[in-house]
Amino acid sequence: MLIKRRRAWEIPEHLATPESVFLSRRALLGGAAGLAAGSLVAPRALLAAEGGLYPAPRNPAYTLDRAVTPERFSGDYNNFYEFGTSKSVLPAANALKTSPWTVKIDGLVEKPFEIGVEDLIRKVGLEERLYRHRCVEAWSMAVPWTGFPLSKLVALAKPAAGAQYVQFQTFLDKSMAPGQRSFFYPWPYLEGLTMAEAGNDLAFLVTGVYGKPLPNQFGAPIRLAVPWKYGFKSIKSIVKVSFTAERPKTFWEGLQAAEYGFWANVNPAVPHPRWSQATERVLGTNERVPTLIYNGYGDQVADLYKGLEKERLFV
Ligand SMILES: Nc1nc2c(c(=O)[nH]1)N[C@H]1C(S)=C(S)[C@@H](COP(=O)(O)O)O[C@H]1N2
Ligand SMILES: [Mo]
Repeated sequence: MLIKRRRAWEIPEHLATPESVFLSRRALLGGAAGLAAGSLVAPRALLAAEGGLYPAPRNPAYTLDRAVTPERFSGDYNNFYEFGTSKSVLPAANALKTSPWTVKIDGLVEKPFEIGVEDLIRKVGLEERLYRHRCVEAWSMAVPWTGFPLSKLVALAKPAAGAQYVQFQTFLDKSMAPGQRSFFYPWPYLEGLTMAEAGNDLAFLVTGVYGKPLPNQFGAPIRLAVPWKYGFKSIKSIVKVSFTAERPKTFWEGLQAAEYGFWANVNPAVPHPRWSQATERVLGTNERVPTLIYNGYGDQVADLYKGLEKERLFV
């Protein structure tokens, strides 16, 4: 018997949507007279009726060329070195205490401040975006992140004229995170972007995934998603955002500068010193697919690198 099998990327958009999000979105749209499909603003009363902020309305501008990775694959295959170097950090990450959680904003800003994650969310609002994620180890996934553009946090921070970089820092707590007891690593995990990168609409601060608050192993309660760069730039469990004049010395750069640079933009033509980046293994499938320049986001980000051709932009 001949069975026509669809390729992963051929499945209809509503099937690529996690069930919970799709069903509640339908209820939301069905119940709201005058709420246009695709509208980003849901009436307050309806949100309250849903019991909170998740699932957030999906921003239809961000589409995928492949199916969403089911959570059973992406949620049990994580890099979170604070909780160990294996991919199965889920049980260990239970120890991460995510509430209360405040984020400190400091450095070259009008006035440093601290803000609780929940207050921050209420100030900026949430939306859902489908993003690809490409790890430098050559595995990839596609996930529905919930969050808000990093540019909204930058606007709240009111950076001074001299600010050229945004630096992000993960918590430091050896009692909670056994990985941080290892002296081999330059804790705390640190990452950075240029101000121009931070202002790009794709740079996204994430507080949820699959239509609910972030499970710990994904970097709760707030992490970054910069989908045109290798996954290690997408720092988890952020406690501090600093505006600086100097380029931040990032965690992986401190560990192995020749292999993990500051820019780390995805490029299939530029191999990692120890392996090719030409293709990627899609979590939850048996497929290897070609990797795309800037992970497929070149139209939105290539201009950021004009005039920077002398920099080591890709590894
Ligand atoms: N604080 C912190 N952030 C981190 C990491 C980490 O070990 N610690 N790993 C990075 C790497 S290498 C990748 S690929 C992604 C993995 O995100 P995921 O586990 O949600 O898929 O998180 C990044 N952010
Ligand atoms: Mo990674």
